[in-house]
Amino acid sequence: MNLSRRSWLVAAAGSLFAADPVHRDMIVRSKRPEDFEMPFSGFQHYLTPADLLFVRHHHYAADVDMSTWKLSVGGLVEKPFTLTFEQLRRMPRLEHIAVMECAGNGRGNFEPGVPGLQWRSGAVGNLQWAGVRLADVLHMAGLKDGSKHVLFDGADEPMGTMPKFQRTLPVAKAMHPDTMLAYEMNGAPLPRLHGFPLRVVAPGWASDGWPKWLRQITVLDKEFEGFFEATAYRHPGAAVAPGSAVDPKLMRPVEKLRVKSVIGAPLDGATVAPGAVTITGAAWTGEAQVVSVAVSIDAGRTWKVADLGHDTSKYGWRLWEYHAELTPGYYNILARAFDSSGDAQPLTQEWNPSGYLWNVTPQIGLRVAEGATTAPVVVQAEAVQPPAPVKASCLPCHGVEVITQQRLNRPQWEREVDKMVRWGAQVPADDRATILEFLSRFGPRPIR
Ligand SMILES: Nc1nc2c(c(=O)[nH]1)N[C@H]1C(S)=C(S)[C@@H](COP(=O)(O)O)O[C@H]1N2
Ligand SMILES: [Mo]
Repeated sequence: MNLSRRSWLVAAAGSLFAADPVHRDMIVRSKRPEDFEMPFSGFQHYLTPADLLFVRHHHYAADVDMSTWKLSVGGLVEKPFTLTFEQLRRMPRLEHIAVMECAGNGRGNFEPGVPGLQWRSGAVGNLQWAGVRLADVLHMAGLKDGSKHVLFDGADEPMGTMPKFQRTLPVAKAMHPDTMLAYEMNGAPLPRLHGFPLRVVAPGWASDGWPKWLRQITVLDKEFEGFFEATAYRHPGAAVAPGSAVDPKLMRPVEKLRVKSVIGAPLDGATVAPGAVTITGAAWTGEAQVVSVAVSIDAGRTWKVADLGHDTSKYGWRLWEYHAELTPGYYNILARAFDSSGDAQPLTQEWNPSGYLWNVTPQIGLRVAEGATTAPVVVQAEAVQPPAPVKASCLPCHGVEVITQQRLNRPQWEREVDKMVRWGAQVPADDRATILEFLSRFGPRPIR
């Protein structure tokens, strides 16, 4: 489907005046900046509706003015140039269904807790993307010998003295024929919260490498040294002892997604009536294909294969379902995905310092009893009244929920305060103790 020029202009104007629709069931991890998580009900949709798609940005969302927007391409290229939006739209069009998952999806489950947004399962979606092949744009510029990484800059401005969110892809992934610059999502212009007018889509890779509000591409002859590349989004790549400090030299960039299934329904802790019960979910992986999902209703003693939904896309997720006849009792239910590279979803989650790539086999507890079907109780976040120094030092940049969802011990909180000071927070020496006392209320505990 091709959108007319008129609908593009309407969308462009709309993005300046109206907020994107956000479903009322979205889990608000942070109001300011906006970080929203898809609820479990989102795993019922093959294509994730835009209003149920998770939102994650490090700074405030950018409002891009289309009257001046251009894409600049430069760095280690034969011929630097700029493209207008119309020129981009006249280039050959590429479409892909692809899963977009935040590297930190599932962070809230790690023990011990690690700093960052405490996502459970919903920092993921499956979308239909349309745009141009990134390789076509890079070919127009002509990569020079020695090109190694391709740097993407968006229009979002950092808060305080935070480093800018800038990310690269290695040349091989940037030149991969499936890597794209997308201007449409699910057949409509990219919503503002998801990067209007243009974002990177690197299918199979975690979405920290999918910059939004794109306006500049720079080809580099070496690794980029910015914070979000050289420090953040790194993983030990092997098992490490939970809670240990890992030598930064051993940390490698997060790239491919790992094979993973999520049980979307029933919810953990639900009660259902005896008889036919359908267990459903979604499964995906990085650059391979999901080949099967196995379900156990007896805590992993025996396994049966689930039905995988029909899907021909290379990078989309597979919806799956499993039908069981359940008599009254309590069931520990697991769902485990396998992919064509021979990778299996692990039964134990290996810990890492930033809480990336959570993909352990999911488990729910289900009660089967005569009578009414009940959903588990959803615990509301407690209302907190932060003391004045927290309001003055922390809340100018972000909302209080960024604090209250954390599960950090005192030394971890000390390090977070030091980081925030480096990023421009004004913390008077006299207030530090009061601030830390408040922060320490949000200590180690299981997430709800
Ligand atoms: N410009 C810009 N692009 C960005 C980010 C950002 O903060 N700024 N966040 C990244 C991260 S960490 C993720 S998980 C995805 C989230 O995309 P979404 O908000 O469309 O779900 O965008 C990526 N692209
Ligand atoms: Mo992310």
